[in-house]
Amino acid sequence: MSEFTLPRGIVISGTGLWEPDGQISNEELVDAYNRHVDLFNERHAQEIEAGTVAAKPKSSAEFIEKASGIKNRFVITREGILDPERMRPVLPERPDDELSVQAEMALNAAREAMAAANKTAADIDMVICACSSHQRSYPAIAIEVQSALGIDGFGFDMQVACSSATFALQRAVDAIAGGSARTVLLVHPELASPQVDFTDRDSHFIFGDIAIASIVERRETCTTDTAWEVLDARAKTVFSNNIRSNFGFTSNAADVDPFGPGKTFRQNGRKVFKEVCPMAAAHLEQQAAAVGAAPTDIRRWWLHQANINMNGLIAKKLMGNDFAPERAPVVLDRYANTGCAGSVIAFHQNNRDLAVGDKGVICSFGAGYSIGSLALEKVAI
Ligand code: CO8
Repeated sequence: MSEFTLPRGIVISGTGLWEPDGQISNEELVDAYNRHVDLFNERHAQEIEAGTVAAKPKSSAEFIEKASGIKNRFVITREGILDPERMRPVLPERPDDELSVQAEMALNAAREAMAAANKTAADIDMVICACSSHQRSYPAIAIEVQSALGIDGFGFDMQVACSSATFALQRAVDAIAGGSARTVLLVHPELASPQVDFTDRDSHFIFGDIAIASIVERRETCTTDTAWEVLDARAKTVFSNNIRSNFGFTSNAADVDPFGPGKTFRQNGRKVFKEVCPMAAAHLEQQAAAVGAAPTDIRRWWLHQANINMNGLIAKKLMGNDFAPERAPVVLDRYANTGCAGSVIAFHQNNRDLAVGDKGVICSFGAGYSIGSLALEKVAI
């Protein structure tokens, strides 16, 4: 566990969320998947009969909601995803002199976060673009965002799957504490749909596209009425193959289809559930203790949004069986799993009602395995 004593006075002063226009309900997704299955089974009827090909099983909206809590997801485009002959989005390549898709998503959220924090480009000197996957290696998406906003300073991309945002928030705090940045813009354009295998029953329902952003700065430069001071930050990684993707540029030299069977997202969801829940609960208990609080004193747990049953289990461990649902808000019913954005969306949509002096924790857990968390306190400026 990485623990460090934080200098006080560094705050999250604004956040912004951007939702794509397209949405897909479980029912629509399952209907398209099941039509795809009918086509597949029809086309492979002879092999299925001969036992050389397995018939594809159908999906169900009831299963998805019960097993995950997901009811809906936002997507960058609906086109193609629901076509049983295609089963992937249609996202045409853009010319180099046009804004890239992820930079555009990031900018939409960034502008809202900057407005919420009363910041202009002149106030910001560092941009981090942290998400599960970036659409290219270089130039960094963060530098494209920096340029589009007219920020003088520096930017970089980073990835730690679902913990990209919490780990990036910690890097922002480090940079401000260490003096290498004054005010940091963090953007998390999670573009999952192009890498989801919509023909895979086990995972076709899991992810959604979204962008969230935040501003981190010193309390002295903050001009909002209230902000969230970072009290404690911790990160933990433990290697696991239970959530994995294998697509990447080396496929070109390995003569394999980078997006062929098994190359995109895959997981052993049951194992992840069993192994990550106790790790996350223990991590959060330690964090509460580090800020001198019992877990029940933490007013809000903005948990990673992968599975509602997982969050229920962790919340019960922290607050007891009869915890009030608003203490650990759920956003995955509307957004599905949005990678690293989920816990920050939960924070963005569920912090305004809290009072000065209240404490809350943003926490991510996922591939890696990785767990990242920040304990916050609402402060008057
Ligand atoms: N419809 C109907 N039935 C289904 C379906 C379906 N769609 N899928 C599975 N079933 C069936 C199974 O075949 C199984 O049947 P049987 O009992 O006959 O074998 C039965 O339902 C139960 O299946 P599971 O055991 O798989 O079901 P679970 O109850 O475990 O639920 C979940 C599956 C929802 C996946 C659950 O295990 C889960 O959510 N686990 C947590 C996983 C998690 O948190 N993962 C984090 C992943 S995200 C992450 O780390 C970031 C990665 C980076 C993002 C990149 C973007 C792409």
